[in-house]
This record gives sequence, C-alpha cells and structure tokens, in this order.
Amino acid sequence: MRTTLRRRLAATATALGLTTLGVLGAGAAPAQAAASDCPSGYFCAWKTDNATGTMYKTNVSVATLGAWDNQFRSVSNRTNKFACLHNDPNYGYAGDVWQIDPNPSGTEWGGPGSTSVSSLRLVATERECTGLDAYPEWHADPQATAPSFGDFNADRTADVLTRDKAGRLWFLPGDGTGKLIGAGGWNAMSALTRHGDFTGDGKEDVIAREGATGKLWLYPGKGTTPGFGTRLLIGAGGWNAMTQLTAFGDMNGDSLSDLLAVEKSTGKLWMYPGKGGTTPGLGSRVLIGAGGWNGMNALIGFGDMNKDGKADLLGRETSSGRLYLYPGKPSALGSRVLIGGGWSGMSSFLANGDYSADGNNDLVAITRAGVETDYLGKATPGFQPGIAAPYADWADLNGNF
Ligand SMILES: [Ca+2]
Ligand SMILES: [Ca+2]
Ligand SMILES: [Ca+2]
Ligand SMILES: [Ca+2]
Repeated sequence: MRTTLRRRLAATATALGLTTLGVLGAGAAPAQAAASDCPSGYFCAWKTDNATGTMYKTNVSVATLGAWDNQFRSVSNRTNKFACLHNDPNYGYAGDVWQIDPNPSGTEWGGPGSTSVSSLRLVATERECTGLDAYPEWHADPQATAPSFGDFNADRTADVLTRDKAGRLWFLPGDGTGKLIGAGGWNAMSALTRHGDFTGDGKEDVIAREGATGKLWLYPGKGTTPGFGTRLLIGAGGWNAMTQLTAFGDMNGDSLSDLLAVEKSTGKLWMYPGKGGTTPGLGSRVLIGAGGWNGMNALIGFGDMNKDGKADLLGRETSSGRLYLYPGKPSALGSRVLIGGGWSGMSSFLANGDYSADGNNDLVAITRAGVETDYLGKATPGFQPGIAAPYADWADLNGNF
C-alpha cells in the first residue's frame, strides 16, 4: 500500500514506454541462416537487422554488454525466460525497456533495431520486466493476539501466498518482501485455498486441487518457518465436479478448519469437515445449502464478521454483483445479509483476517487491472469505503490466497 522508490521507478519506466516486441520476424527469410545458429537455451543478438554476421549469445543476465553495448539490431530468445532489454546498463529503468518473449523453438527472430541496448535480464515472468518483483508488495500490521487464520508463519501478522505465472509460490510476510516457498509446478493446481488448521497441529495448511486428476491435496504448513511438509492426498478424485473450493474455518465446532465447495451439477453447497488425528483428511460431507449456489461467482471464507465468535461466509452474486454475508452457525449458514453492490469489477478477493490490526477482519479486493483495493472491516458487518492502491502491483499473477 506504500509507494516505495522501487515502485516509483517502475511507474516511470511505464510512462517512458515499456515496449513489447510481440511479433518478431517469423517466417521472414534472412539472407543467411544465421538465426538458426542460436543454440537452444540461449538469447542471441546480431549487429545486423536480419540475424546475420557475428552473433552474441548468453544464457544468463548481463549487466553491462561491453563490446556489444548499443550494438543489438536483431535478437532471438531461445530461453524459456522473458528477456528484458534495457537501454540503461545494470537493468536501469530511466530509458526504454524492451521485452522479448520466450521462444525456445527459435523460429522467430527480430529486433529492437535501435542500437540502444546496454543490459539484458532474463526473468521468469513478464511483470518482472516492468520493474516489479515477481510477487506483489504486501503490508500488514501485527495483531494483538494470534489470529486463527491468515497467519501462515504464526507471527500474528496477516500474510499472503501468491502464485506467479511461472508456477512459483511466494510467501509475503507483510513487510513488503517475498520469499520463494514453491520453486515451480504450482500451475498444475486448479484451486488453492487456506484458512486455519486442518490437521490439528495448530499450523495453517493449504488445500490444492490438481486440475489434471481432480485429486485434492493437503499441504501441511510448517508454522514459523514458512513452507510445507510432505503433502497428503485427502481426495482421491472427483473434485473437478466441484467449484468454489473455500477453506472456511471451523463450522462444526471441533476447532479444525472445514472446507466448503459447490457441486457444479446441482448447485448444492457442501461442507467437508477437517479431520485431525493420525490420518488428517476430510470427514463425510454435510449439506449446507440445498441449491442455487451456482449463482455465486465468489465465495470468501472471511472469518467472523458479525462478532458472534463463529466464522462467516461472504458470497458474490453473479447476476447482481452484490456481496452477501452468510453468518456461520453450527454446520449451517444463517439467512444472508446484504453487504453492498457494485462488486462485479473485482477479479478476486483475499481474506486473511485483520491485516490492519484494529480488531475487525478486513478484505482485499483485486481489480481486473491488478489494483489492490483495501476494504477495512467495521465493528458491525460491512466495510469502510475501499482504498485503491496507486498502481497495479497485483497484475500478471496467477492467484493470491
Ligand atoms: Ca504471518
Ligand atoms: Ca471443523
Ligand atoms: Ca460469525
Ligand atoms: Ca481490520
């Protein structure tokens, strides 16, 4: 929420015209077949416009190009990374930055044609070329007492897990930094959710659905050292028949978090009780909503909103864009209460508890452009007016939870 020097630099780069070379010279016929000399896994450049003559190559970032400074006229990016071509040395953002998409097959070549490139950086995601980190900047204040959810590393500060488009998982403790806790492969998951402890060890866990198999996995959190123990299969299959998988918090009163999910074919809402003990998993499901839940396009395990000590659900109605509160009751939901309208423009929500540390749970809504909008909770059900961040720091990611 705070604008740092780094962010201002990024904003400047955008203002100066960050450029994407989306369409390179595919199919064009160079005078010689020198473009094919670029080895797989390398970024290559030539001093000519048609990828002929002396070739430069690298498979790592290069802060100063030496004899090749201001010489690139055509390029080919056969790495699996995005190549950010900076007019400044040392990956600076005062001048233009050109982005060359990954093209491991090497069938395309083209170039800035500008003879102005002074450094090049290879990064896993597009947003890193713009001067942003791979993860968004998250700030939260420490709470007076340990919250029951939204605190993956048990330091009383609401934190965020972010998946980037390269399938990496980042832990954002709340001081603006990020730590890599999943090196890759997380894009295989078609649903990710967390809210409190499912296994009974007091540490917050993550539940993930594997898209290809419909299996449901539990990734046990490790508490103060953010990361995961060995994952447990908690659903052998069939979970692709469900939507809106939402870790909710404790609904059935055994202190373990429970999972909610909507059955696509029937619109029924089911509760799957978390089961601790020697074989953590999910118990037999309980019908919570008899139908109509396909009319909702977001469910949010918000924690307690109406201050009765029980976790509550928020839902966005697709047809109206209205947000409703469904008060949690023992293995049931009470009659819904309208929170407000106009929520259709939000692409996703993040409910990790009281990140402003004033005793009321808060909600992050992320716009389709990737702008964080903070909705601070009130003492009575509802939110203060939203506060939008000045830049789209949450753009080009693949989920926050
Ligand atoms: Ca924390
Ligand atoms: Ca429970
Ligand atoms: Ca409640
Ligand atoms: Ca708050």
